Amino acid sequence: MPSHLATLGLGGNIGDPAASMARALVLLDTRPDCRVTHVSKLYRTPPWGKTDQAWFFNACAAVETSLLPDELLDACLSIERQMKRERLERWGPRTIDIDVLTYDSLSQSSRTLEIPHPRMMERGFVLKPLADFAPDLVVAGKSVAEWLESADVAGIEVADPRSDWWRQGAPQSAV
Ligand code: PH2
Ligand code: MG
Ligand code: MG
Repeated sequence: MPSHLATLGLGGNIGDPAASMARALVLLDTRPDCRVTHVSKLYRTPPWGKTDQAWFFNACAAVETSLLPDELLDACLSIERQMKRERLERWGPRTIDIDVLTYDSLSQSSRTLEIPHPRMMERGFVLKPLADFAPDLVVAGKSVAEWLESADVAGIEVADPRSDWWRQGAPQSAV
């Protein structure tokens, strides 16, 4: 089975986002065609873009997968649907958001999926968690650690320092 390495960004700020993100990672890892190989610490982050909304929980994960980029996106969207994602507006409050950030060293810009994620290089809430396990990953010509140096990380806090916070049985993943 051809294997690819993708990274994902997860976030949410409605309901119990940490539990939703944990469940999303378990659902992904349970699929025969996806294996979650790394998960960042869990972070609490000030809202970016649209600032008059609740703080988010954010995390990133690495996934080893036989799925093609669009199939991986579909898997993420189907988990969002399965978890009855609610989103009120663009960049606004949502229960769960799963974004494909990178896929191998692929650079593509199709109508349905842009890789790398076009705004990941300027978002502290993506770069900080991603740097937990992939500081040397090169995105658009620079490493994640280098992008992180120039990103705004003001206010970002560690909510759970364990990399297995999402596993069933861990307190945060109680659903
Ligand atoms: N997601 C957004 C818009 N703003 N801010 C934070 N802190 N975390 C997010 O995940 C986030 C955001 C749209 O996807
Ligand atoms: Mg997003
Ligand atoms: Mg999204």
